[in-house]
Amino acid sequence: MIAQERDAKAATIAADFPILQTKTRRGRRLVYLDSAATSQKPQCVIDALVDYYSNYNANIHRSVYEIAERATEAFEGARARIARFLNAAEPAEIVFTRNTTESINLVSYAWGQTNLKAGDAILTTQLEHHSNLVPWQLLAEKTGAELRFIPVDARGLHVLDDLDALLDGTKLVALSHASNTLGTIAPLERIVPAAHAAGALVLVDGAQSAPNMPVDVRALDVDFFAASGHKMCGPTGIGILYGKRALLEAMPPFLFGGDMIRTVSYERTTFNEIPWKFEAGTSNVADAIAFAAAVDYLEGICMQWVRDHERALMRYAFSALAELEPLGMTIYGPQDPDRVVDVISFNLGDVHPHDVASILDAEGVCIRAGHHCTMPLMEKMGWPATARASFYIYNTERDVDALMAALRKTAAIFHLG
Ligand code: 7TS
Repeated sequence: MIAQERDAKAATIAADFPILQTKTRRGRRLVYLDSAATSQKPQCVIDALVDYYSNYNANIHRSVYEIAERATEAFEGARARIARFLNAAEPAEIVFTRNTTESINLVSYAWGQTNLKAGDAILTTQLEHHSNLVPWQLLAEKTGAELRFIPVDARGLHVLDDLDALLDGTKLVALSHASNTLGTIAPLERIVPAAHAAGALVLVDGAQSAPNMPVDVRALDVDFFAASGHKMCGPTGIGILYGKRALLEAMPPFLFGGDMIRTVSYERTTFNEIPWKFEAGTSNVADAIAFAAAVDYLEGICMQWVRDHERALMRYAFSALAELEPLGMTIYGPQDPDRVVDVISFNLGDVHPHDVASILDAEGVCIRAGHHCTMPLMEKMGWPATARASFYIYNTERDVDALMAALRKTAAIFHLG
């Protein structure tokens, strides 16, 4: 697809998102460049929520009346659609959680506390989001296991020279598929086979990959995969954990109570099958159904198109931002559209990124500034904070141009260059 056609398609996609038709309080067009934090929601996802609450709201897995059966069917149907989206072998391998963070914690408690002991190692990387670091730190403390790190170089690329040594004694490799700070895509094709050969399982934090590229959990051969609905056009409060059947079956439950049981007497309880064993209490029915609507919407667009569009937009943005180098623009990360997802971290001269973000906000341009929940990475790199723009299916070259104009204004205000 030629660049103009692709950009025109993104503009058509933007028309599906009500919020992108709104104006800021200052009357500016909303230029939303913070989709790595959370994506916007298309009308069909909002409609799925309203339809559920308006027409068939009922608790699931328990009642025979019509709307309860409809709700149960829609909820389990949502699971099946998300399983297909990730190419899981079966819907039972998809556990609904609140978000990526909860999915990782589930594995850390249910798998980690039963399978790890002193002398074992957990291997992660230096560019993880806190959600894929803190649970492993605590697990290591509790079990006596050692926490190791795959290093990243100054550009934020994984350094695999010592991979074999790092994998020696490792029982679990937990890493992000794509970094939320630098966009770096992990070389899973090298890491996963090496981990398996060393007898380790692999958990992939897919918070930034599932929204932005085709993901096939079976082709990747990962053991666990975590993602959040809200970053991929779905609602907040719903996420998934994919796990291979045998692993999920062998894991004890994480939370206990209703729905996750098979039989309960005063003395003892037997647990339900997967995936319900891990879904204690009333599920987030509405958001699961709307998450599936989001997945249908993305499939309608085609995930390869999403990846191609973002790659092209990143190429455009990298070269546009490079024009600001005389004004003190520093871009962090690999700066290679083939090796990153939709995220660009940068700083403009010595202007604090929060000031950059505030001036951009006045222009209607939404970006994030700060440490992006990757404090150890920022400290290692020696960056106190960065500004971060992230792109999605509804962003166009016009949005990059708006970012550029707002950055030039910022540079003028601070007399840069
Ligand atoms: N892992 C990665 C790689 C992430 O980018 C995020 C959220 C999470 C885990 C946690 O996801 P949650 O849905 O459980 O909160 N990242 C960001 C971000 O970059 N800005 O805001 C949230």
